[in-house]
Amino acid sequence: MSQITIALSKGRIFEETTPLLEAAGIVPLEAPESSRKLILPTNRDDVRLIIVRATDVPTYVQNGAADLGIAGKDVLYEHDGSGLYQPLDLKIAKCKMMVAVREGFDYFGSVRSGARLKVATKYVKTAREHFANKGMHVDLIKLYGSMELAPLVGLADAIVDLVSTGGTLRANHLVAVEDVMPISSRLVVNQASLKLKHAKIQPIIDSFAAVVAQQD
Ligand code: PRT
Ligand code: MG
Repeated sequence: MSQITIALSKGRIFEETTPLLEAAGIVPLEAPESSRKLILPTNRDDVRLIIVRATDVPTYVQNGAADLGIAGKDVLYEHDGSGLYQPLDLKIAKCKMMVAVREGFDYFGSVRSGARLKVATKYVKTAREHFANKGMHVDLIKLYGSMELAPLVGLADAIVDLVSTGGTLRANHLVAVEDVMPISSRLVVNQASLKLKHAKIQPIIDSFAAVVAQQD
């Protein structure tokens, strides 16, 4: 019997994936938030979930350690996507990637004057393309988290980060000045798995697609 392994990250993606899994007849036997297990069994003997960092999901799927995974467009855009089939926008964990600056910082004035801005971000590739498309020269500073701090302590003039409610920006006296791209999470599938385990994987994709279609 072929096993199907699905890679998910804890937190918002896991929570928003639960109804999709249920529609496919897959119910985790433990919750990742309360369990320390990294491999979670489900009600189906042939389906297991693995809990990985959001940024690691494409790596597990690309290498076939997981057959399926769910990852944000932010993560997928930064990752080299070869060998990954992306059949479905699940429209979950939605947010926007944006440029933000300290309140009172004249971003557009700086852009007009051709000033070379320092931009802190976890999303170096996406940010590089965004500013290059605008013809702007920026110095990118790679961070791994808490980008919001960088403009407050003089590490950067601007950040490129995800915004959902805007609460984090407000709490830190930052303002969004530009959209980079809308973000939602995608289903990713290992291409070899899709061929070899088609009979098991296709119904899961179809069930997810049916849930997404209902939302439109
Ligand atoms: O947290 P960890 O370091 O383990 O990894 P992660 O941050 O990559 O994972 P996780 O679980 O936090 O996010 C997983 C995915 O959710 C991301 O890859 C995005 O596709 C999606 N997502 C949707 C978000 C947000 N909304 C979001 N608001 N990911 C992060 N945020 C952060 C944002 O970076 C900022 O710090 O939340 C803060 C802003 O939120 P608001 O509501 O205050 O605007
Ligand atoms: Mg996070």
